[in-house]
Amino acid sequence: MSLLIASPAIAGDVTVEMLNKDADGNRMVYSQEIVEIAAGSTVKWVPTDKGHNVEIIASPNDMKFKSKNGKEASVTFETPGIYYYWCTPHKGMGMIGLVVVGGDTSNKAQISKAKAIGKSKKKLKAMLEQLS
Ligand SMILES: [Cu+2]
Repeated sequence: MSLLIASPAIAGDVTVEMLNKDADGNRMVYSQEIVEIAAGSTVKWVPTDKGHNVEIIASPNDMKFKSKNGKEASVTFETPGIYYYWCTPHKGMGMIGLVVVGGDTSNKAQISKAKAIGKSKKKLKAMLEQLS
């Protein structure tokens, strides 16, 4: 019998909370702004606070996804690459997130040219700089 050990850097399924305020006092944020998952894994966004959603803005496969405000949402990511999403009501307040699938950051240039509004502009740039 062999033991399979997954890479510690890449998680399986992940849950992200949609928050009005996090533990550090940041307002209108996702609890994890960058999540790295293996291809075929699911990200679940839970409405810990109401009034938020998930809208995917840019992705390696032109994924169209927009969840209902205040509701739980789940997406299973099959295609490797970076996915960029925002909260529709708070996109100007920096409520954005990235999902990196399969450790593939080859579409970083595409994501850096995607639309970002208000506080999200600087934030998106800084988040992309964190990715190798
Ligand atoms: Cu929001």
